[in-house]
Amino acid sequence: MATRDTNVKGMRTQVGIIGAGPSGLILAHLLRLTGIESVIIEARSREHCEQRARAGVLEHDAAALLERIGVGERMRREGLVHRGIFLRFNGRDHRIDFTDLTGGRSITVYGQHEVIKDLIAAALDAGQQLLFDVEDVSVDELESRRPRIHFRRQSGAVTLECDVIAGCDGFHGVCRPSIPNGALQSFDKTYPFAWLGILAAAPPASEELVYTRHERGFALMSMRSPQITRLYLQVPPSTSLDEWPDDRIWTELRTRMATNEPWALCEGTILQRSVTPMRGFVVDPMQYGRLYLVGDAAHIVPPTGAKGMNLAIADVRVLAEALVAFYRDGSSELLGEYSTTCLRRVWRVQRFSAYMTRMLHRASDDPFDDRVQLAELEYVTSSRAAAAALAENYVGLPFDAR
Ligand code: RFL
Ligand code: PHB
Repeated sequence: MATRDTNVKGMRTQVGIIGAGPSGLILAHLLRLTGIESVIIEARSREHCEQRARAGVLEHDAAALLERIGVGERMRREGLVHRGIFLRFNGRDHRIDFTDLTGGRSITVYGQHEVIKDLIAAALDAGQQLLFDVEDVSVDELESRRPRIHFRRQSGAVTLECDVIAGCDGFHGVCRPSIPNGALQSFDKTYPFAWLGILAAAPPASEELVYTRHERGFALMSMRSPQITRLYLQVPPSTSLDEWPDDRIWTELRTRMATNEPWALCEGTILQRSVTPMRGFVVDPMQYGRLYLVGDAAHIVPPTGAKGMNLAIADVRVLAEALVAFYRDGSSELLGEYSTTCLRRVWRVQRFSAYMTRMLHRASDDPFDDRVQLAELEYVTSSRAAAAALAENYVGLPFDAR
């Protein structure tokens, strides 16, 4: 039975989950399906979590997982199944045909905030303990068999005693910094640019995503629906949104995405805008005592490979399976392997994200680098083997890849 929040200061659960992003919500869902009890605490409001514009691409197996666990119904109705992407350079489009190159696999374009809405609705329907707007979150006793989460709600301070804590609190959360210095090794790569992203009330000008390499920098056209386009521009890391009035954004997008063929970007009202720095980051191990770091809390990738949410889902699958073995068989073996299993995929995905980033962004003024970049693009769009390698990674490496 779920622990009821009865305004008492002490609470108890099996798995304490910090963060209601994709990691925390999917973990709670998988655990619930196998009868393992959890409590999710989230620093922001439900509305905030449901509005945050972030990822848009689900790998083949990630979309299939959401369907299998009963939260894929709206995604199947409203999400857009894509069987390829375009790479645009020198004013020409080159299609990478995923379905042909990967034996029938595809991706689903469906906003992360829509995934979140579906997961929150399913959680509340099932009576999941999901506490929004909590404050002053901290963790302790991580090395003991009863790690604890402390937080404050309007009704007062709470201590939640758990068997295990899942740190699903994103890159800026409290879990990773609560691990003693020296226990984790971190790997950090700062890319010398950021993405300015907009959401616009305009129909997408292509049916599939267009990744563009241009002398002035990278540009990407993605979408959320047949009426809403999602667009990104490579900008310097220190960019402020004030420097980018609407006109400048559209002019720059038109310039970078111009083609020799008839093609015109559809423009419309800008509904949301943001600047995101580009970074690669990994901690090893992704665990300390009974605290397990999941998703962005343990690693982030530059968004060029569309991998962040997918990697979070991959971690969750590994942790859920390990927790099932822990509760059902009393075995800690899979929990002990959690970090090693996840990190194998994490580094492959860092590699792919770095490759896509390097191939498409303008990183220097060196004409030698320019020519190498164009050669890379020409190679990947003319060699079936190279295109298949891109496609295989983009649609998602198999979950059980060892
Ligand atoms: P999240 O989504 O950041 O969720 C963490 C949650 O924890 C809460 N939190 C706390 N709660 C309680 N106490 C605290 N002290 C807390 N501190 C934080 C936060 O409020 C939040 O609700 O991490 P999670 O679940 O690991 O999920 C990771 C993904 O969100 C992320 O990797 C993706 O959005 C990355 N990403 C993309 N991923 C893809 O797979 N495909 C894409 O196409 C894609 N495009 C993108 C992206 C990320 C982007 N930005 C904005 C970083 C495009 C962009 C522009
Ligand atoms: C998005 O739709 O937001 C998106 C798509 C592909 C990426 C990154 C973001 O590589």
